[in-house]
Amino acid sequence: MTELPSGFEALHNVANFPSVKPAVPERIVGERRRFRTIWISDVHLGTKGCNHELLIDFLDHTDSETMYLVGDIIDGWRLKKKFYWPAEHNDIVWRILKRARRGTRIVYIPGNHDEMVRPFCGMDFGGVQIRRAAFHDTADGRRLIVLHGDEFDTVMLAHRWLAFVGDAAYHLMMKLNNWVSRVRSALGLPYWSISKAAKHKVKNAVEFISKYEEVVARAAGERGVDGVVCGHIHTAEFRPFMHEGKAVEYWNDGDWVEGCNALVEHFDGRMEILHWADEVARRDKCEDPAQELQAA
Ligand SMILES: [Mn+2]
Repeated sequence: MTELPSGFEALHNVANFPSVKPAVPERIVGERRRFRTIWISDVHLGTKGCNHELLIDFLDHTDSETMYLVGDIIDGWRLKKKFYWPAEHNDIVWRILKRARRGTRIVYIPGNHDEMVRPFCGMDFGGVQIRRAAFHDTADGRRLIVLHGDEFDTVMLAHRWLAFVGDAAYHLMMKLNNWVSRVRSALGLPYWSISKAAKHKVKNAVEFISKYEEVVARAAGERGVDGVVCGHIHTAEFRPFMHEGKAVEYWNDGDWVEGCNALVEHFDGRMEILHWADEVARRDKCEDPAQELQAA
């Protein structure tokens, strides 16, 4: 008998999630918006950064034939350091498994933060297919490769800390900024802001993202597909590229830490990046006619 990867039992148990009620009851306003496909990634369950309110709202108001979980769904790195798992994070897992039971095809492509799931690639748990990467054929016949995206990111391998810039390092920098300016003013020194250094970093980050998009699109072009869907860098984006005279689409489905984005495919094959905070604001406005009267 072949040895099962460690953690198999745990995943198997999760897949057989008891039919308990979620802590946050399902709330649906109007009908669920139906899409052919939904892609989400970089949820970072197990961290305070995860915006579980918006993600639960998203899951309660949408449905699709296929749903891709494009990596960094669970943040194993952070969980190893400090266990943080509020009831809402369970509720997200519960909702995803419930979707699978309702008949949604769910493909989970582990990323670098949930690399502990990678040994299970090729297996299915509770209707969730775990894969290293996947091909997706759109309704209008484009073939897209779906992958998390850390595999192209050689810079990331050398500087893993860059992945944390989004939360921990940023807060640290802000704290440091306060402290530095207080000390400087106590010493009678003129104000000096850390933001100058930060601006330099931002410029580097913009260049980094742009370069990353090029590298991923080129790799997709070399694979001969019409496009790529990835996550990883927490920046939702569509960019059309050309590779040896052939169009290659770059799609990034963003994250649920800051952007709270999902990438969707409509039934005609048209794709769209959703910013869920905007969608909620629009919905709330429609729900409250008094607000519309005030605006008029
Ligand atoms: Mn990642």
